[in-house]
Amino acid sequence: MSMLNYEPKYRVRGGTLVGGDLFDFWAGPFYVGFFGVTTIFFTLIGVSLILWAASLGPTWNVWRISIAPPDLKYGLALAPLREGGLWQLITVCAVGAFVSWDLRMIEIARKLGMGLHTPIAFACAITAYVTLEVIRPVLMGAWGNAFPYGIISHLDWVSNIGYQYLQFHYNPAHMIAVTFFFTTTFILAMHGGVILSSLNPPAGEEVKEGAHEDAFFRDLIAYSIGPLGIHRLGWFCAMNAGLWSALCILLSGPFWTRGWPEWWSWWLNLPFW
Ligand code: BCL
Ligand code: BCL
Ligand code: BPH
Repeated sequence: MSMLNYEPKYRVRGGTLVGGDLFDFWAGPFYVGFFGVTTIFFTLIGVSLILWAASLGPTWNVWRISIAPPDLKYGLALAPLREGGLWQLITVCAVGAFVSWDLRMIEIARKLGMGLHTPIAFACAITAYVTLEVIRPVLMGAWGNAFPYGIISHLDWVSNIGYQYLQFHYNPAHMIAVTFFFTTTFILAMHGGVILSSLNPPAGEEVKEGAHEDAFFRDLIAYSIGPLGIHRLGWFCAMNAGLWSALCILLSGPFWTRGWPEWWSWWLNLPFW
């Protein structure tokens, strides 16, 4: 795509969070910035450490490579590199890379004079990751409670932790998180559908706009949330999906150690039955 006509206007110095105009330039289409450099730094080291850890392991089969956190016996201490220390360093690099990426988004938004909605949304995903890999293990007193870095092995972790609480579906925060994930996909299906059906008609047909989109939903369900509202609703549902997820796993262990079905005994113990 050619340069947008307003690009020369915002492709100027300023808006950075640290370092003045250090690294305040573009490389082709990419804004570099101080945090672009730190993203590359953490990513290169992190990926190299993953390759090193993989080279120590029993397999190069990508599906089976797994880099595990330290054994529970190490608690919150630093572990020897081959026994989880590499996992610890990779986690530092991962947090560094994700946070750098988010700060770079903030700088770009500031240059454009835009709001911070997208970086705030990504912060929600980072919060979920940090809850899984840092906050929950710290509260439980051992890095061994974190998930391992492996395509299949991290799924085994999810299943094992799920069954450790007997029936994870009974976790009320998990219920809310799942509901928000489903709702987000539902409204995106509606939104994507209505925009394509009005703005991208078959060749030769007229393009329709907001009035048609609103009329469609008024005819269907008596209400149209409107062009700004649908994006607010989407953002709200996606944020809740991420945050209730973080909460559901934070509760499991640090704040609730029995099976989740048992949590519901407060319901059975209500005085009216
Ligand atoms: Mg997981 C699945 C990555 C945390 C539960 N998970 C996946 C795969 C992908 C992945 C391998 C598809 C995800 C996807 O399309 O997302 N998971 C992944 C990462 C993290 C993570 C990178 C992380 O926190 C850093 N997963 C977790 C936590 C659980 C979890 C522990 C709760 C969220 N995940 C599950 C379950 C499943 C996955 C359950 C699956 O069924 C699915 C699978 O098939 O696993 C085999 C949406 C995002 C995008 C479409 C953007 C593109 C993302 C790409 C595909 C990510 C590639 C990751 C790459 C292989 C990792 C290495 C990085 C390099 C070294 C730089
Ligand atoms: Mg459950 C969690 C749905 C059944 C046990 N479960 C979740 C939540 C989600 C969910 C609400 C995961 C999303 C999330 O946290 O994203 N579960 C879900 C559903 C069912 C289900 C819909 C179902 O049955 C229909 N769960 C079960 C069964 C249990 C169970 C009953 C197993 C037997 N479930 C658990 C456990 C957990 C969940 C245990 C969790 O830990 C997890 C949760 O809540 O975690 C917080 C958050 C997103 C992230 C963590 C990704 C972060 C991405 C980072 C910031 C960026 C990565 C960048 C990447 C490396 C870049 C790659 C390179 C580029 C591609 C170039
Ligand atoms: O730029 C982006 O998107 C294009 C940002 C991003 C986002 C954003 C961005 O703006 C937003 C708003 C969200 N994600 C939102 C969300 C939802 C929550 C609101 C939530 C459901 C979610 N993202 C989930 C996920 C998942 C899941 C479910 O697993 C994944 C895999 C992602 N998001 C992935 C991404 C990236 C595509 C991108 C993004 N979400 C962030 C890119 C980034 O941070 O780049 C810098 C870092 C690197 C290039 C690599 C770092 C490598 C590390 C040093 C080592 C790897 C360690 C890792 C822990 C190993 C894991 C192995 C796995 C097999 C387990």
